[in-house]
Order: sequence, then structure tokens, then C-alpha cells
Amino acid sequence: TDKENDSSSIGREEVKGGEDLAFCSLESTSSFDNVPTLAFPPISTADFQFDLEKASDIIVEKVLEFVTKLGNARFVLVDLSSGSKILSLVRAKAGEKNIDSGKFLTFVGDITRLYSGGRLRCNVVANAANWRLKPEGGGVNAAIFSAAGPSLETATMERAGSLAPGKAVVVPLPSTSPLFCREGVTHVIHVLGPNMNPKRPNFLNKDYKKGCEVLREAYSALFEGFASIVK
Ligand code: AR6
Repeated sequence: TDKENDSSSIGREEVKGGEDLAFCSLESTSSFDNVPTLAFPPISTADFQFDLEKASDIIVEKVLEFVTKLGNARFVLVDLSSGSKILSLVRAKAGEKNIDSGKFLTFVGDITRLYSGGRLRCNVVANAANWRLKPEGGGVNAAIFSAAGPSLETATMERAGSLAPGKAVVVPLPSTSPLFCREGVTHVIHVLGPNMNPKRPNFLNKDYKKGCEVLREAYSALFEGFASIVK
């Protein structure tokens, strides 16, 4: 399947004891489990309508910068569909730049079910948030808040009441959250990307000079947040 192809560089783990996951049994099944791993969606590329070519350039540029900075950490770009154009673009451009395929991979699947559905351990998950940091809206934001349960909203509000474009906030996930106990996610990092959709707040009206600047800032903030957890 596409999922297997996409994640082949990190090796496959045997699916075993799937039922145990409901009871928070997350025993280590491979040496990869101990590598700090950030799963992130392509920020701003769906509801916020950011140009995919430009977004893919920025993702590869920022991953390259932080893969080098972080050393012992993995980055996983996740999207829902095997036909995801942004995943193909990023895969091609990452190949051209020779980014270590053990440290950066693309993955097709639901970011809220990476371990239970894909046997991929990611201790940190990024969210393409809204400025209010609320569960509303659709996309990955609604999926993460729904999968994490109400404790994510409480934990988020303890850290920040809102987010400016280009900024990120690291939220430790309470161990009672299903995302923690089922998937092994210890932190969610909310990021607010640039918005090119006239129907959403802070609309940049085709200003890609500003848009690219804010998207770069957003990935820097996200990856620095991840670095602060890894250290
Ligand atoms: N798993 C993996 N990837 C996903 C999932 C999922 N469950 N759901 C969506 N994606 P978007 P944005 C991918 O629209 O453009 C919200 O309403 C999706 O295919 O979620 O930054 C917020 O409240 C796409 O590739 O985020 C904000 O207001 C990527 O995630 C606004 O949308 C980002 O799509 C943010 O818009």
C-alpha cells in the first residue's frame, strides 16, 4: 500500500496485541521507538489555501535546517490521502536535497492514529491551529482536538489564550488523554500558519512575500518547540 511505501525507510513493525492499546499498553517494539519524533501536517495548505509549490519549498528548507540542528530526532510529514500533492512535491524535493531518509519521511494516514493505525511512534504531534486555539473548524485541528479529548483544550488554555500567525505553542498532553495513552503522544504543538483564504481571519490577499515569511516563521517556531522538548 502507499502507507507501507511511504514509511519504508523507517522499517515496519509487526502488528501485535492491537487490543492492548485500548488499555494504554505501549511497550517498546523496536529501537526506533526511542527516537524523538515529530509528526506534522502541511501547515496552511488546505483550509488556508497556501500555494503548494511554495509550501513544499519551505517545508524542505526548514526540515533540512532542523534535521542538522537536532541530530537525534525524526520529522514525519503526514497527510490523509495517498494522492496528496504536497506529499509528492516534498518527497521529490527532499530527494533532490539528499535529506537523510531515516530522519525525514512522509506518511499517509490520520495524524491522530499514527501508532494504532500505522505502527509509527511519534511522541510529538503538530496541529495546524486557528488563532483562537479552539477545537472549532475542520481539518487537522478538529481531528486532533477530538482525538485528544477535552483535556487538550484545558491544557492549551493554561499555556496560551490565542496565537499570532507564524507562532507556535507547546502543550504537554495530560496522560489521561486518549492521544497520550493510545498513541504515545506526550506533546501537541499548535502552530498558526499564514492564511490565504478570504473567508478566514488575517487573510493575506495573495501577498506571498508576507505569506512565505510567515510560513517560514511558523515552521521555525514549530521545530524550535520540538527541539525544546527533545533537549
Ligand atoms: N491527519 C493528517 N493530515 C490531515 C488530517 C488528519 N486527520 N486532517 C487534515 N489533514 P487544514 P490549514 C491535512 O485545513 O490549511 C482549521 O479549520 C490536510 O489534508 O487542517 O492550516 C483550523 O481551525 C492538509 O494537507 O489546515 C484553521 O482555521 C493539512 O492537514 C484552519 O483550518 C492542513 O489542512 C487551518 O488551515
